[in-house]
Amino acid sequence: MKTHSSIQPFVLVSLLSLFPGPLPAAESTAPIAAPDLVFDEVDGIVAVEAEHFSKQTLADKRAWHLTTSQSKPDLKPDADPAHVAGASGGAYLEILPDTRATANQKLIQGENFTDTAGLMTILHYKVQINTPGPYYVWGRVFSTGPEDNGMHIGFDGQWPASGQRWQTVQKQQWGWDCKQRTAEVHTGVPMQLFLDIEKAGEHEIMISMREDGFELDKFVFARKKEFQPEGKGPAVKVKAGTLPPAFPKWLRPHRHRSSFLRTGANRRPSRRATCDRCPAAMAKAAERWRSGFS
Ligand SMILES: [Ca+2]
Ligand SMILES: [Ca+2]
Ligand SMILES: [Ca+2]
Repeated sequence: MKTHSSIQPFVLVSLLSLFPGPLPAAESTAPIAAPDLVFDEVDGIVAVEAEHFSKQTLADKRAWHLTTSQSKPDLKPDADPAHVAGASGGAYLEILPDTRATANQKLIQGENFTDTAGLMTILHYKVQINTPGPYYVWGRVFSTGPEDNGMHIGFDGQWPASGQRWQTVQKQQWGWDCKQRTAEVHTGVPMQLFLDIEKAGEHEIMISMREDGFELDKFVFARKKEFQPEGKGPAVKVKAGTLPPAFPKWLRPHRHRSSFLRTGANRRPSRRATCDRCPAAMAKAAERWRSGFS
């Protein structure tokens, strides 16, 4: 006897709402890393999540605010939405408020812009350097316009010329760069942004504001000029203290669809389309199949 497969697709559609919720400004500027956290240089590489700063100073007019898969700063103006999708460690920092998102908005020195390194909102990190010498500074940033794409980098209370005006011209995505903006080259000179750390031992890395609205996910110090980070960059290495746990991966709100087919006389289901993002919804779909079709 010829058996005929009857197909009755069972479709579950659920919308997952995981937009980050608002976080008061006082909480979004506080460090999540303990003061004793020291990052380690291994094989000429130091990798640090921006959100793992141990303290923040000169943050009265502008401050670095934390956005995570679970929360975002409750601060305006901020012209663009959160960009936590794709951020390393499920979190990044942004300098807010952003009163100059486009060139049409007024540039106010010492408020929404400063060309002076170390003048406004500074992040501090401790790092152990084992291999002294020049370190190229790579930043993983998300820029949406020409007024949110620069920062300054220094160490041990110094802001050397080679660490000023870090700049990227990549737009609308998380990306790595190591460029210095100069009077001649506004788009930035590749591999001209470095810090010369002459002594081994513990040092303090500092990152200060150049433009508000700047978004920093992670940074890497690389001893070799040939090194180029890819994806979310090299793994973070810790010399002392405890690394805060990563935030849960942000799941883009999506339509979740699973199809169950009943095939043959025994009507056993087979799962044809699944969503690997949402095991809870899959379990619910299976439960509904059992109660409704078995
Ligand atoms: Ca923004
Ligand atoms: Ca800006
Ligand atoms: Ca990060």
